[in-house]
Amino acid sequence: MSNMTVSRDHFPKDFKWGVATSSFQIEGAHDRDGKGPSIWDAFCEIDGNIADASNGHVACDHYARWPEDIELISRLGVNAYRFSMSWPRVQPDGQGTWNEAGFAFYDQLISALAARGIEMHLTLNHWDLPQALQEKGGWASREVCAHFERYAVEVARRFGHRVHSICTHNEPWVIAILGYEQGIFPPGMQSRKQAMRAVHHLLLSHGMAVKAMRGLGLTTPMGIVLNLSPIYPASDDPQDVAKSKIDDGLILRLYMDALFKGEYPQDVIDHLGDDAPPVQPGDLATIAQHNDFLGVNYYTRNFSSSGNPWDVSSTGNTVTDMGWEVYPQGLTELLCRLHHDYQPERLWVTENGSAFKDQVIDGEVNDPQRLEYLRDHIAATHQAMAQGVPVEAYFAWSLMDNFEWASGYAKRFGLVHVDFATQKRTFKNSALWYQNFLLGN
Ligand code: IFM
Repeated sequence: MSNMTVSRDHFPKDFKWGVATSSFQIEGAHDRDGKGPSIWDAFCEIDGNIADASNGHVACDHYARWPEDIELISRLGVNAYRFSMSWPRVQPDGQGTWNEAGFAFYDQLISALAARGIEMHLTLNHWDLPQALQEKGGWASREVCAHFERYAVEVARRFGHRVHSICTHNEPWVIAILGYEQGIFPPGMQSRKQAMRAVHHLLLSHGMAVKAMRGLGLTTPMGIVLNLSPIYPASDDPQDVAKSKIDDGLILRLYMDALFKGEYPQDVIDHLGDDAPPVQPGDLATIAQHNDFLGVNYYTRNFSSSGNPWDVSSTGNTVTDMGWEVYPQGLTELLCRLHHDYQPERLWVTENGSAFKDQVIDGEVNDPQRLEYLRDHIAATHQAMAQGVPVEAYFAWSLMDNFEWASGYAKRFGLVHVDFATQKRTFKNSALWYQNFLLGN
């Protein structure tokens, strides 16, 4: 898809152009001003969990450097910023006492963004659950839903009228599956049953939180962000075809059907057998609250194979430093399918980006592959809109290089390069391209 022409003029004037970050990945200040530990603080302490044995103690030092980072956002020329609140920063134990110093941090950030006229899209849970709640079972425990609801209401009461949207959870699939089934993210568990409990409680707490926040009389758009991608069978073999159908069910339909149709897909429930989510009467109606928007995080497509794992190099397309194939058409296809099958009121691309090995040479970061990725995915978003899909936003992941979870600091997704030894920020050429694009060039 290279050499695709795309310009800002092709999009509506009020289209949201943004960059995204999350609290744990950039803030640092892991124990400052009364913040409690999150599950990621605890997970990083265990040898072997993080590729470069790093942690989030300093990260991008955004807790101290936020004025400089807002300058970067403003210089880019975006009109929207997506960020998350660290629950243990504002409520160290995930229940009980609120930490006013933590709220003060977000209060000043929100005021500064508002002063610059930048829309704020706030996520309540981008994975950094208070560790104290993990000790009660984390998302596998139904009890955590009520704590999340109270946290959501408190944040909405304080900031709901000042931000432009509230998202409950970022990527419940990742939290539940990588954390409770594959064990490569906290809490490091390997149980499908616990993972499906986590899925259900994440979705249930989403519904409870949206309902309760709306009860405050807020009209701020509310929704959820899912990581989604098209899944194809690796071959025509009926076993691969059957596997791709169930994989699609486990990754996309389980969440979308519950949220937008108020039911779990029967084929997936049958497949899960005794591990199926623990639904109680009324849960699915609670989950299926109206969402003002659906946030879609798209990075690549997937293939299902019943035999040998699919080989990513077989397509001949560029593969990123994460080992993910670059496939912009997948974004168009995904957005069209979501619109066709579920009709969310609004669709926002809430994350999209790529990691490559970047270097600063003579003050410049030349990252042509990221630049092409960005340009071609913006064009792919436009193609979906041309087919009638109501897409209203595109957020690049990420504003700057940051803590890429179990991969540590080695994987760089930023438009802005961060030298983690000095905290120096440098615009990469992809950032300069985005800036120019936003200027209408
Ligand atoms: O860095 C993550 C982000 O936190 C959630 N979505 C995917 C990104 C890249 O892996």
